Amino acid sequence: MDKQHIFDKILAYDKIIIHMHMRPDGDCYGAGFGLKYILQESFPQKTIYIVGETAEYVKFLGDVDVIPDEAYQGALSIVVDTATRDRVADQRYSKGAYVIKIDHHLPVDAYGDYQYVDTTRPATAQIILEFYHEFASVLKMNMKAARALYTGIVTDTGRFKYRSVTSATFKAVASLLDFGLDFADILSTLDVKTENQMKLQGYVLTNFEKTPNGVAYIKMKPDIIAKYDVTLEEATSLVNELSVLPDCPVWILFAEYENAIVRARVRSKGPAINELAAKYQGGGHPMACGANVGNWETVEAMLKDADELVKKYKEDLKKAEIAHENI
Ligand SMILES: [Mn+2]
Repeated sequence: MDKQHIFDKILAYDKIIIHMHMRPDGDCYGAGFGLKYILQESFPQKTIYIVGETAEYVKFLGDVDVIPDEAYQGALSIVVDTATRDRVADQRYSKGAYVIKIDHHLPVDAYGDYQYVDTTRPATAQIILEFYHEFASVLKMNMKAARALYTGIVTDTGRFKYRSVTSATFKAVASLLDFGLDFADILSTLDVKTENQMKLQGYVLTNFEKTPNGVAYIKMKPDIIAKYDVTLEEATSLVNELSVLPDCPVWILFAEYENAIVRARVRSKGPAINELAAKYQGGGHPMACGANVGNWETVEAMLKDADELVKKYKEDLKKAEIAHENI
C-alpha cells in the first residue's frame, strides 16, 4: 500500500470522480466529501465530482453531483469506504481511466486498478485525513473538509467508543481541532432526532427479543416503520440501542428493504461476527457487519447461528476462566 501512488495519480488527472457505497453512512459521506473538498481547495484548476446516493442525516456535509457519462472520459475514479464492487452506488465508476479503491473494510473484493485498504483504521475518513497529512506540503485543508472528515470518524467509531480507535485516530483528529473545527456543533447536529425516531427508540427498547444464549435482536417489520413514519435509515440507525446488555455480546437489527429483502445490522462486543455475516451474504468488520439475509425465514436460521456463536464464545470464556484458576 502506497499513499504516494494515489497522490501521483491525483496529480496526473485533471478530472477526479469520487464514488461512495449504496445507502451511504456517515463515514462514507465524510471520507468522500472530505476528499472532494481537500482536492478542490488544493487544485482549483481540476474538476472534482462526488456521485452516488444522498444520506439524509449527513446531508449537511454537501450534495452529490449529477454528471453525464461523458464525464468519465479520461477521469480518475476514486471509490471510498466500499468493500465490494456491487455496492458502489454509481456503477459507472469502472468507466474511469483509472480506478482506485480506498477502504478500511476486510478486503474481500480487489476491484479497480489499485487498492488502498487499511483495516487498522476505524474510518475511511481517518485514512483520508492521514493522506492529507502525508502530503500537507501540497494539499490544503478547509473547514468544509474538516467538518466532513470529523463526521466520518465520529460516526464510524460510535463517538470514539469502539475498540478500533487508536492513538492515531486521536492524533489525526487533534489536527482538525487545531484547524479550528467546532466539533460540538457537528455532534449536536448528528444527535438530532425527530419525535418519531425517539418514539421508535422506545419501541425498540420495549420490544427487543433475546435468544437462549444471549443474542439481542429486533425485527423492524414494515408495519412498524409505517406506524412510526420514519425512514429505513432512521429506523436501522437504532441498532446500538441493543448494545448495553451485559449478557448479550451480539446484537442484531433486522429490517425489510425494497423488494421485501431483509437485511441485518450485526454488532458485537465479544466474538467476531464477520464469518456469520458472510454466511448470509454480508461482511464488514470483525465487530460490525451488514448482511443480506433474504427473507424472514432465513432470519430464524441466522439467529440460530448467531446464538450458537455466542454459546461457543461464552463456553470458551468459561474454559479460559477455569484454566486461569488452575494456574
Ligand atoms: Mn467506514
